[in-house]
Amino acid sequence: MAKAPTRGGAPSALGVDAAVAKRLLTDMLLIRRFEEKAAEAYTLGKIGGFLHLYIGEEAVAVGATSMLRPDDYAISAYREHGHCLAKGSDPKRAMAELFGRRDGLSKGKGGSMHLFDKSTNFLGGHAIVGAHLPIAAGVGFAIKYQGGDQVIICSFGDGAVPEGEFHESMNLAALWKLPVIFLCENNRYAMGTSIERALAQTEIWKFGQSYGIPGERVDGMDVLAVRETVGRAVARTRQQKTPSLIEADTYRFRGHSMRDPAGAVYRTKEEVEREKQRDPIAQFRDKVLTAGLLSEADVRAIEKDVNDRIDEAVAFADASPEPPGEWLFTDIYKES
Ligand SMILES: Cc1ncc(C[n+]2csc(CCOP(=O)(O)OP(=O)(O)O)c2C)c(N)n1
Ligand SMILES: [Mg+2]
Repeated sequence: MAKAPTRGGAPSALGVDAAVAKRLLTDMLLIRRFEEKAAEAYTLGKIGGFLHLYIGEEAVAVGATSMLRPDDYAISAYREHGHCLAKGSDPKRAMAELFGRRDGLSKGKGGSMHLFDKSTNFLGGHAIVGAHLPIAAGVGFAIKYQGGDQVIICSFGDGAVPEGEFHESMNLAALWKLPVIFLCENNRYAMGTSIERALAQTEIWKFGQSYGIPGERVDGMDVLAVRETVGRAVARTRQQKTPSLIEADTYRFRGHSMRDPAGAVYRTKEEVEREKQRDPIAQFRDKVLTAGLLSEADVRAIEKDVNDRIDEAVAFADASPEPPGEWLFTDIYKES
């Protein structure tokens, strides 16, 4: 049983109090259960198109987003359920989007790869590898132009690093001092291609040096380490308007998408099993129990709450109607 010296508001040996620990564990579990249910729904034919699961990588989105203010922005690629939920979107509306229903975050028109939520400043959901990095630089430019002090966290995979967009965006963000935190989620594969086969220089954080901006590497399976590293970058970016590059060392436990369920062709079973020992949720749960921040009963209550919320999300998505055919012709151009 857990000891309880630091419950309440006092920071613990882990550097967070019980309320923060509860939120981090809840958010990571919510993403995990959301995606486990989504995988199930996909096999039942309730979700069409692509479905890329973030399972194993939850600590990156949750740790990073926990250091943002609500008016800060987040943008990511197509493995974005976690980023969207971590930024505060309603899981019911996110699930409805995956199901292609009218109550979905993008009115059921986008699906899994095109979650978008103006109410939380989550700017998508982008299917073209690397395409959202210049958009993040543009958002950074807009923040600066309007004299704001928000930041944007731009999450992307290692597969974007060999592309021009990565280098062009980093260059302009550094040159114009834009408030962008480039967060590379290095899970070591772009579909079936390992980083060793795609990158001449595999220590991604070092690219920061080429553009004169801080670059750091962090254990992406450790939610507290992500918080600390991203927190430092956010503070620096907000005050000094200096972009940062962070490389989070992470791993996807499932395959690239539901069409590659296990990712077994290009990775060994041993590698996958070894990486699963670093499960960010199990690690964090053990840490908070050992530190006495949360009790076993607290953790069970969190799990029940998360399971109930995800059941509700699936029921909501099931009950939501299909979008009407005429919606095909709306939301195509923005009316000014
Ligand atoms: C410009 C472009 N080229 C190729 C693709 C096909 N494609 C889809 S996902 C992917 C791999 C990207 O891997 P990574 O950026 O590491 O993200 P991860 O899937 O590992 O999260 C590729 C090549 C694409 N969507 N866009
Ligand atoms: Mg990758």
